[in-house]
Amino acid sequence: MSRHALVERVTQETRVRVEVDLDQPRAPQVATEVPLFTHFLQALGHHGRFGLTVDAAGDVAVDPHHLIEDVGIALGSAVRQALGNGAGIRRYGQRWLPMDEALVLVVVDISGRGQCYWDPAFPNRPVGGVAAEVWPEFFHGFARSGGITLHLRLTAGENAHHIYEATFKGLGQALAEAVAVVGTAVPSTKGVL
Ligand SMILES: [Mn+2]
Repeated sequence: MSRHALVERVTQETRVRVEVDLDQPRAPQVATEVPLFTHFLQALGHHGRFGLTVDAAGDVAVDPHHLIEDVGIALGSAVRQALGNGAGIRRYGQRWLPMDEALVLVVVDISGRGQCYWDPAFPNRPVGGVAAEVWPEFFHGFARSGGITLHLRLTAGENAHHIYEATFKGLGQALAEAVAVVGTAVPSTKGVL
């Protein structure tokens, strides 16, 4: 069994290539032109324990916003394609993820109805020169294109780097739990996700 997908998304703003292999853990290979985002995606892939390759370039000199949102969209699409009809998956995943003083709750439902419920408590301070307002765009894009219900809650934290890195790691871990194969049936009383 190989749940693999390759998504390429090219616009006039960005060129994004995302490859996921849900059944082949390996070291993430990430290049995005935004070092902090590369760092966060590596954390997501590493702690999600799935194969992740991201190659993304674009108009980051204008604003990293386009690139970060477009990678979120492509990653969600890749996960959705790799899952196919979702037969046998656990469907739900959740992780409390601490990083020193920061504590984030990430809850995933591979529902087919993609929406991110963002907690306004997340800090609106730039990290590494990147405006905080790009992070909800990443998670909204991922949830929408992935058909994933995603709840993010900030429970504690002072350092914005810790808080956002914990959120990426938590998404990796919650996703790993949700995509795990635990049976054979499509996990819905409707018979379809
Ligand atoms: Mn870090």
